[in-house]
Parts: sequence; C-alpha cells; structure tokens
Amino acid sequence: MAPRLNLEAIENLPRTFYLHDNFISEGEEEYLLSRVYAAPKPKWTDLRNRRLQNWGGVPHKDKALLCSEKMPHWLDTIIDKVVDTTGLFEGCRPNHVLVNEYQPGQGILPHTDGPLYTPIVANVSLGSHTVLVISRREDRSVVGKILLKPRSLLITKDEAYSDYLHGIEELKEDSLDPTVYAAEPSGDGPTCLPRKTRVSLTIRHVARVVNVGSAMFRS
Ligand SMILES: O=C(O)CCC(=O)C(=O)O
Repeated sequence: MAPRLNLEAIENLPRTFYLHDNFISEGEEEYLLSRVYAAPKPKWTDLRNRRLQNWGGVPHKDKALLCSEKMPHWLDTIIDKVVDTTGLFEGCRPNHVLVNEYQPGQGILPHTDGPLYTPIVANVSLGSHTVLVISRREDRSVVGKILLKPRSLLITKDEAYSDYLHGIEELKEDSLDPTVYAAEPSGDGPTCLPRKTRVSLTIRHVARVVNVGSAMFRS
C-alpha cells in the first residue's frame, strides 16, 4: 500500500484545501490519459467550454447517481491510491469519477459541487497545469487561486467545499503572480505558463445510488 501523505491545509485559504504535487508518476499519468482517450466516442459529452466523461454512473438532478456500470479497473486503481494515501475517505469510498478535458482557453464557471456528493472531493490533474480560482458564494469576490500542476492532487472539504465557489478562467496562459498559491513555488521559474490540453479526474462519493439497467444508456 502506498504510504500516507503528509497533508497540511493551505494557509490563508478557506478550510480545507490540501494540495500535493507529484501525486502520480509520469508513467501513471500517461496510462490514465491513454485510458481516457481509449473511451468510445459516445462516452464524451461536449459542452461549450470543455468536454466530459462520467464513470461509475450519471448524476441525476442533484438527487442520485444513476449507476449502470462497474467502476473500471483503471479508475479503481487511482481511487485506491487517493483513499489509501489520504486516509480521508473512510466510509465514503468514491464511486463516481468525472473526467473533464479543457483545451487552452477553456474553463469552468465558478460553482459548488452541491448536495449530491459527500462533501470531500479529490482532483487529479493530467497533461497540463491550470489555476483554480476560489471565490465567495455571496458576492463572487476572489479569495485565492491555486496552481494545479500536472500529476498533482487537490483535496477540497469542509467550508471550502460547502461555502466557496471554485472555477477555472477561460485563459490560454496563467500569470503566476504572488496571489497564486503553489505547493512548490518555482523560485526563478517562468512567471507566465501557457496552458496545454488538461484532463482532470474529479473523484467523489455519492451516497444515494440507483442501479439502472445498462440498456438505458445504450443509444
Ligand atoms: O478540472 C478541475 O480540476 C475542476 C473540475 C470541477 O470543478 C468539477 O468537476 O466540478
């Protein structure tokens, strides 16, 4: 079993965000990306500013996860790693993975993940960095930004999950000014990072699962 991570909450941001760079190796990243891109075309849902795949089921109106398939082995492996190395998912082993793919210039509007999920989420970044913007629900004022490097793990829980929005601006490059929190600041590295295609795995648990026949999802 992989050793436990030494997780420390990010200071000066709402409680609780944990960020761990190099959570997976380049080999694991390459493998996960190859599995994402091996999925059949109908697995993808195209949105205006990103495309996505649901694994483990499809969320239904913030009420339940409609489950028609077993979690595939390649995602079970990364779920195991998140569960074993964080120790944070006792009694709520993730049963849903949302894959998001963003091209440079794409993003996701500020949002909360809502009541469907148990309020703890793991995000693994593949292929490119991005900057996650954290803002207040009330007035959308920005309280902080987090640099998510490729192969990093971000955990969001507590008030950071329930009381704050997170989003990704539709930018082609990110300026790494001092307002952007980085787990390992790059010192005299570049201050402006061009984005590449980024794939993220959003790994969550849904308590209410409704098993439905796979026929429902055949088209
Ligand atoms: O791409 C990410 O890291 C964030 C994804 C996200 O916010 C979501 O899936 O709700």
